[in-house]
Amino acid sequence: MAISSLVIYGLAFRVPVQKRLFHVLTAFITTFAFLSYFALATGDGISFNTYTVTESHKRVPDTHQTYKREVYWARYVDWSITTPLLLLDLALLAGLSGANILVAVVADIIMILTGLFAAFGTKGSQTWGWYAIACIAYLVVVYQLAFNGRQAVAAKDSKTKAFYASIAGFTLVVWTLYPIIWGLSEGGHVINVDSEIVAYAVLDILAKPVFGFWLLFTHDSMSSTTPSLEGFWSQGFGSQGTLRVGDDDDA
Ligand code: RET
Repeated sequence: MAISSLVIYGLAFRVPVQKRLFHVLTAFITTFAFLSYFALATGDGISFNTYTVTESHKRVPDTHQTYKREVYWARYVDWSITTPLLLLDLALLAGLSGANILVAVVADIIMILTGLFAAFGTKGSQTWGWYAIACIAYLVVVYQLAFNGRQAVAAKDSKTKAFYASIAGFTLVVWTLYPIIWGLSEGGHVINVDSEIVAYAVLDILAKPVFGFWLLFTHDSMSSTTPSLEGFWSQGFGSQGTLRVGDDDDA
């Protein structure tokens, strides 16, 4: 994650300012992931969830066993910042409206925060109640990308349309694996913490550096007619209509 960040910050210098926002967003994503992994690798950002399993027996009273399972909560801090940034990358590529971007980002933040509450749930109704709420929020995100995103990108050139279909499709497949892993690990306790760490590490590499380099290399290689961000995102406030000296070579 650290190496990806450095490479992407380096690439950001080499592209025209109208394309730079994608590099900046993507470098932020891998930077936050680096911070979160550094925390987890050094023992920060980890707590315990204590839960009790009750077993019923035929002739003796119920027995209760209390377990403590590690919750890597730094992940949720990472995800609450990086998943909205990933959505912004896709939304800006598609040309999604501001209102729809806001809905996607807010739903996404609700999804991660309720996922965090689920991870600390102490009884089934609480854990799976929060999980169900998180899944509803996730469906809102899917709707924004799959329906509104597709509608928005329909107004763009064919290269962008095809690219959005591929990268948004890839994103939806990878993202959908997160709640499945969660259900098997933190939720259902079917796989142990070590397997959970490996599974999330693979998904994180796909969702961040692989996604990021794919997005940036494809976007950079597209002709100058494909999406770039004018206005505030490349010029700042109050510069409309003014001539910027060195605009041609400053890029
Ligand atoms: C949780 C559990 C609750 C239900 C749902 C979840 C979805 C998580 C997602 C995470 C995506 C993370 C990414 C990280 C990038 O590195 C919180 C696991 C729906 C979709 C893309």
